[in-house]
Amino acid sequence: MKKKLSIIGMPMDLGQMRRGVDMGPSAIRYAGINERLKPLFSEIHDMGDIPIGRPEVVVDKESNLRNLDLVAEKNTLLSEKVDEAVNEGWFPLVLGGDHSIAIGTLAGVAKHYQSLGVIWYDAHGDLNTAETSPSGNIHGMPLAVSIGLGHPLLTNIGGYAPKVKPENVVIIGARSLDEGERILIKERGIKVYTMHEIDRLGMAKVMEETIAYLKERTDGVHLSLDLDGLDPSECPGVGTPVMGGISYRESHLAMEMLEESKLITSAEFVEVNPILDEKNKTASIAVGLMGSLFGEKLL
Ligand code: HAR
Ligand code: MN
Ligand code: MN
Ligand code: MN
Repeated sequence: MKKKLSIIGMPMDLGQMRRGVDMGPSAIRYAGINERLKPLFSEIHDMGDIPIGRPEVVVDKESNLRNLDLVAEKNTLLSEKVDEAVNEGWFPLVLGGDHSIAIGTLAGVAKHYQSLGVIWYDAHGDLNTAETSPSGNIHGMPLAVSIGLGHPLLTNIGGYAPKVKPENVVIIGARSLDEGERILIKERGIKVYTMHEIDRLGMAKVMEETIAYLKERTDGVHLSLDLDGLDPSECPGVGTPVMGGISYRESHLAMEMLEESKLITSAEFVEVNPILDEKNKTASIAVGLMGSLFGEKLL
């Protein structure tokens, strides 16, 4: 039986300083998401975008977090939409927006599972808190927030915390980690495949291990895919590019293996910034990866 897909746009750029990532959902829709995914689902419902508006940027004086109240408020709206979609039997696919939107997606999804797993496909760890963040940008914090660390306005969205156990998280593609993030990874036992392991083992092995690891301990897995996990030569349309990333081919393989595993129960594609892109290349790659993730076959 084919699944029903709910597409939710989250055009939010408040988790960082570069404007343009708010146009991510439009760029991904323009790249043909509907046509591409149509044959793969029994029904697709594009819910449109969560209303963000053009709020003014404010740095919270006490915590030094940029747009704290707004990020919390908008993510609450997103979490409600995602929750509703899951309740009604839809597979939720969220289009970002900067990575701070994962706070809302996970708040909406995690309550539906006993032991949710998360694959964090990213150049970054996104494990900062106000204390360790070099920037005050909340898009560098959503994974920490989701394991229950950070400002209570963020960790308590949906009325419960944490959303995920640290040992249920697998980070893939890391190559830029801050000191506080390294400490947290070791302390909390978060599984990480850095670029070193991807080079050394190959993507097939990395995904085999990831799938086996999560299969054993989770009853659902959320894929949080930051396009900056891929190499900026192939995905230039991102706000914080880091050289030496995962290739387009490796990423396709990763998505195909996830589809074969039938593990993934929700997903989001984030950090697409069409202003920094070349001819909507990054958004097109995002749509191509979705095709593989949801079972597109050549033959
Ligand atoms: N680690 C840095 C910070 O916290 C940079 C984070 C960049 N973030 C993203 N998310 N694009 O992956 O500011
Ligand atoms: Mn409808
Ligand atoms: Mn990220
Ligand atoms: Mn990133």
